[in-house]
Amino acid sequence: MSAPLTVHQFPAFINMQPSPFGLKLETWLRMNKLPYDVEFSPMKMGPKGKVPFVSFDNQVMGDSELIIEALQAKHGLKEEGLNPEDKAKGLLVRRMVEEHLYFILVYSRWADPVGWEPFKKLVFSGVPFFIRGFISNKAHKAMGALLKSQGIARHTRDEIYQMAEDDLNTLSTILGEGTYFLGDSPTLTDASAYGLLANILYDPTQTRLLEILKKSPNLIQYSERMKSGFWSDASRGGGEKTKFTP
Ligand SMILES: N[C@@H](CCC(=O)N[C@@H](CS)C(=O)NCC(=O)O)C(=O)O
Repeated sequence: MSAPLTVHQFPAFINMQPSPFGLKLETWLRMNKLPYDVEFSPMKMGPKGKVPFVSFDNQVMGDSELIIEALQAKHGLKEEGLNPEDKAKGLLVRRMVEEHLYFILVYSRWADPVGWEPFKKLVFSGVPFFIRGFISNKAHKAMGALLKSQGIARHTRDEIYQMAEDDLNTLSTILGEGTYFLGDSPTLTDASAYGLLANILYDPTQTRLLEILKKSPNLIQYSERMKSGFWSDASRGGGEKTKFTP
């Protein structure tokens, strides 16, 4: 029987969900024991032209944060225990991870020549050989243009990875000795942080960002804790399965 919620995702071509937003959403669903099916939809982009998107209750909805808000309302799962400072801290962490560090991850895969070579081999391995070069060059150019217009690719490689180091140091300081970002229980903010950190730690093509992440042992331990809590069935960071039943 299919679950009442279908999550549309990029295929797990790095043996895990390569979209931090997609992994965030699935991690949050597992955290809240909500069953779901996954459809890998590389071409079928959702109502916002992005993945992940979901279908449930005869509606199709995009954006991980808005989807989670809708599901929280539907299932009465609001994170009530958090005080206003916790909520503010959580939002700041999510915004930094999703609106800044995320673009450095994209840069590391699609624009940094060191990351692009191994990444393209995995991403385009399923494309027929005779058009593989054409398709991968086209995607490479489009992602380069996106990163230029977003702004991150206007900096030098060293500047970009220094920014990543600053972001990861900030996350490490905020987490400190804590079990989760906002205390003893996992929250939406942890789903967001894990979505990104796991895509550095468990992506087999990562090099420079991984070296930087390893300078923060508490973030590594935290990622491993999140993985064993919510993704003990995963070969890497999670998201290669098409069904979750709590
Ligand atoms: N704010 C959105 C961001 C989603 C997003 O940027 N997804 C990327 C994949 S990681 C995407 O679909 N990119 C394709 C594109 O921009 O054309 C969310 O939280 O879901």
